[in-house]
Amino acid sequence: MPLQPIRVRLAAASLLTAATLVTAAATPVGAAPEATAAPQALAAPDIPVASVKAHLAQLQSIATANGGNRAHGRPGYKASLDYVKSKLDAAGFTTSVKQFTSGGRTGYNLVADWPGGDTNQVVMAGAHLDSVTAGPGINDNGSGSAAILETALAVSRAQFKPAKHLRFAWWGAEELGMVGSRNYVNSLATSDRSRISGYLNFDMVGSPNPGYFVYDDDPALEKVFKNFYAGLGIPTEIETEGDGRSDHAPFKSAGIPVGGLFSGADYKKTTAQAQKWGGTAGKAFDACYHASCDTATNIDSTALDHNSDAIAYAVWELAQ
Ligand code: DTR
Ligand code: CA
Ligand code: ZN
Ligand code: ZN
Repeated sequence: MPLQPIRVRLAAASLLTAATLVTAAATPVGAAPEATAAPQALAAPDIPVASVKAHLAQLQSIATANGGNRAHGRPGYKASLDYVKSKLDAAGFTTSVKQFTSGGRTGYNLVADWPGGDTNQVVMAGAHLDSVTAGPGINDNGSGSAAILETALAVSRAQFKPAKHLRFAWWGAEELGMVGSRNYVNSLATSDRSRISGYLNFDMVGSPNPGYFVYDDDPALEKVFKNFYAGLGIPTEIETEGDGRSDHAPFKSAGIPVGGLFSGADYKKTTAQAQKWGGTAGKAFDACYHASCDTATNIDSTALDHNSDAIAYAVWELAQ
């Protein structure tokens, strides 16, 4: 019997709490006060996949209007960043844009802080916003960028006030070798690095022939995502091909716990994987990886939906 999703468990718990409060209210005047129930953790909201896909449609339009890509140093990248930033500014985030130079071109990181929470315990979620020059990069990595954007907007909609501080980041020039994220980590004082309790990376989370891979770099962070998928009854596998190949690498090198999700790139799905996840065996998880066909139709909505909900679940779980 798979573990019930956190939303179900917390709903049951809150009913129990309500029952306790009713009992407490019945206690006669003057009696010793009942022990008050510990505050229940808030359940993460569902992330509407239609909203995530609307962001992808915007990123597709931006690429189409800017030479067909959103690559580092090209107009499509800065237009993508301006789009994401405008949504976050309107939602009450404190945003900052950090410039850097790579390959003779100007790159940008976008960092968005949700006001409040203990800034000595920062929970970070990040995704690279740049594409390769060959195409619009909707799965790689519009999917991760849009999923954490909609999660951030859900934090605002909920007026979530967690104990820990929430920070979201969209990295530039990942495709050139994690340049933006490394620039960010290198810019942190040692004391600021130690304030980051965990960095969650999301690079390709909507692959059209999807797998469900969980980073195994940090056991506690890995467990959060495995618990979520156990609640859905979806088996996961450890992510192995990406070690050092995405924006979690600079954080891990700095000693910061990292985790994340991945739906697969150019490796081929095995028969055993197709039996547990569906899709097509013998075909790449994303046949349009780093190609011009990585467009808005190069997405599996179910995988994008599950991974977006998993991101929200992890953010709510780790920040309280
Ligand atoms: N480095 C990513 C793609 C990538 C390939 N394998 C993995 C595993 C885990 C995360 C990312 C990746 C890129 O090309 O952007
Ligand atoms: Ca959802
Ligand atoms: Zn890539
Ligand atoms: Zn990527």
